Amino acid sequence: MSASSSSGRAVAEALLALGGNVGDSRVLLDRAVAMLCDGNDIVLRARSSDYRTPPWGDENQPPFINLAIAVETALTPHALLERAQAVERAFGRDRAHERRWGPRTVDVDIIAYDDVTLALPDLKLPHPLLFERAFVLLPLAEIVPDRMISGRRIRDAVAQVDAAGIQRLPHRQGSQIAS
Ligand code: A4P
Ligand code: MG
Repeated sequence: MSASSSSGRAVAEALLALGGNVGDSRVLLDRAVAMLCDGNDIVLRARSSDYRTPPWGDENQPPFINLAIAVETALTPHALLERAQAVERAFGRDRAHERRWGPRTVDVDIIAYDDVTLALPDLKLPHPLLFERAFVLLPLAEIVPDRMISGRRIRDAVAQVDAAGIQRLPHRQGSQIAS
């Protein structure tokens, strides 16, 4: 069941994973978090460190910077996805000229939205590749180690994934940290 915000609106907890490997990714991702978490419809509750991660899926590209955030939101899952995609567009993502799993400025995936399950073409929840991706699990384990998703605890899932080559980066001066 959803909790209520101080204004009385029902709020959900959502977990989001962000990544990018084009441009100054740490700066761009910081700005993307700030744009996404407007403090009104989407409130930032926790933000992981940045991680430098080897490219997954399509290995012929530069390393990524990845991070995870936990937010509270009064938006529906689809409204949250629209907001995430608006942020991707604002940072210059052009889906028409990208290859699957290829380089991108800012990618925002919704990993979980409360315990909602959806299997629609445009929105699958929880994210179906979550447990295969160390670049998602390591940042998540930093902020919500005890969160259960699909019956698995994040801290247990992270212990079972290959995290070779992933590097947790020290905080940058001036970056936005909520955790
Ligand atoms: N979509 C469905 N469910 C969701 C969800 N839960 N959250 C749909 C977000 N989007 C969801 O996404 C394709 C479509 O998925 C969207 O239109 C949305 O409606 P996309 O971002 O264009 O990604 P894609 O490249 O077509 O495929 P995919 O599988 O979504 O790629 P990802 O997950 O974006 O992966 N390696 C490292 N180390 N770090 C990375 O961050 N990222 C990718 C891209 C590849 N390798 C990486 C990383
Ligand atoms: Mg994506």
